[in-house]
Amino acid sequence: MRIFSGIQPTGKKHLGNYIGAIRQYVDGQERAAASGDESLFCVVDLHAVTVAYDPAELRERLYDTTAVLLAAGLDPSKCVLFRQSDVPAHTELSWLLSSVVPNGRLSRMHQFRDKSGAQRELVSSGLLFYPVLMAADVLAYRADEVPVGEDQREHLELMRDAARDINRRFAPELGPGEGGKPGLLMVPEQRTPEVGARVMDLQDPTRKMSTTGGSVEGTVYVLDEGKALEKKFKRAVTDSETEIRYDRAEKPGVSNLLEILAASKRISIDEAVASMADARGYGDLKMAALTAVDEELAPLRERYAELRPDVAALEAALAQGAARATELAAGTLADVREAMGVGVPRAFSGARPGA
Ligand code: AQP
Repeated sequence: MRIFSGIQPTGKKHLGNYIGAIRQYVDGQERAAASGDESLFCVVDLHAVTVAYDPAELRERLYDTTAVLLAAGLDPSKCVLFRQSDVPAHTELSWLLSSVVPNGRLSRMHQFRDKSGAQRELVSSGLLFYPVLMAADVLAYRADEVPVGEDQREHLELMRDAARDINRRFAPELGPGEGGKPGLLMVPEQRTPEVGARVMDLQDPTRKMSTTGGSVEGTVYVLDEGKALEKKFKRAVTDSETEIRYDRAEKPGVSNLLEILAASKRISIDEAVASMADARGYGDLKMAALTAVDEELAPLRERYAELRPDVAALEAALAQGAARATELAAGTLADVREAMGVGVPRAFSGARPGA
C-alpha cells in the first residue's frame, strides 16, 4: 500500500487541512509502513505559484507547513517528506500527461472556475494546469491511495482518468493499473476521513473552511490558541432551535460543531451527539468542541514552536525526502518515456524497467 499526498505551503493551515488531510497523513505513514511499502508527503510549492504570491513569503510558508507536518507526527525516518520543486520528475510527467487531458475539462474544473473568478489581475495558465501537475505528483510514485479532504474529489477523478488514458493508449500490454492489476501507471484511490472530510466555516457552515475563500472569524488555524481560539467557537453560527442533532441540511452549524467534536475526540457522530445529552444549549456544544480541538492541537503547537526556528533542520529533513522521492519517481518516468517514445530508447540508455 503506497500512499501519497501533497499540501500547499500557502497561508496558515486550518482545522479542515488538519482533519481532512494532515491527520490522515500520520495515519497513512503507519499503515504504509505496516504493509511493507512507503508513504510520501509533499509540500507543493509549484502549485503555490499559480496565483499571485510573494517569493520571500513563499519560502517562509514552506517552512511553516513543513514544521506543522513534522509537529503533527510525520517522521522522516518512517515516511518520505519532501518539497515538490526538488523533484523535477513532477513537472516532466505533468507535461507528458497533458497529452491525454482535455483542455475543456480543465477549464470546467470547479477550483479553476472559483479561483480564476477571484483573480483580480492575471489568470495564469498554471492555474488552469494545476490538476495536471497534481495528477503527476501522485502518479509519479504509482501510489495506491491519496489521503485528502472531500473537496479534492474532482481532481482525483481527473487524475484517475489520466492514468487510465495513458495506460490504455501507450501501454495496454502492461495492464490497466487498477482492480489489483499492474499497469504503466497505477489508478489511485481517494481516501477521505469518515468524520471531518469537509470541515465547514464556523461563520458560514454552508461553505467549507478554506485558506482563500473563508471568513477570518470562521477559520480555525491549527496554531490558534487561548482567547483567539475561544472567540471563534463562541461566535460560531448555529440556529434558532436548541436541539442538538446531526442534520447537515437543516442544521449545518450544529452538525459542523458535532463533526469537529467527533473528529477531534476520534469518536463517531452518534457518540458525539450522545455525549451532549445533558447539554443546556448550544453554548455547551461550542465549549465541548473548543475543548476537544484545543486538547487535540496543544501538543502540535508545542512541537511546532520547537521545530520552526531551526530552518537548517527543516531543510535537512526535506533533502533526505527529496533524495528518496527522486529515486522512486525516476523509475516511473523512465517507463513512461519509453512507452511514449520520448527520449533515449531503453535499448541505448541501459535503464531497466522500473529502475
Ligand atoms: N474544509 C476542509 N475540510 C477537510 N479537508 C480540507 N482540505 C482543505 N479544506 C478542507 C484538505 O486539505 C488538504 C490541503 O489542501 P491544500 O493543499 O489545497 O491547502 P490549502 O490551500 O491550505 O487548502 P484549502 O483551504 O483547500 O485552500 P483553498 O480553499 O483556499 O483552495 C487537501 O487534502 C484538502 O482536501
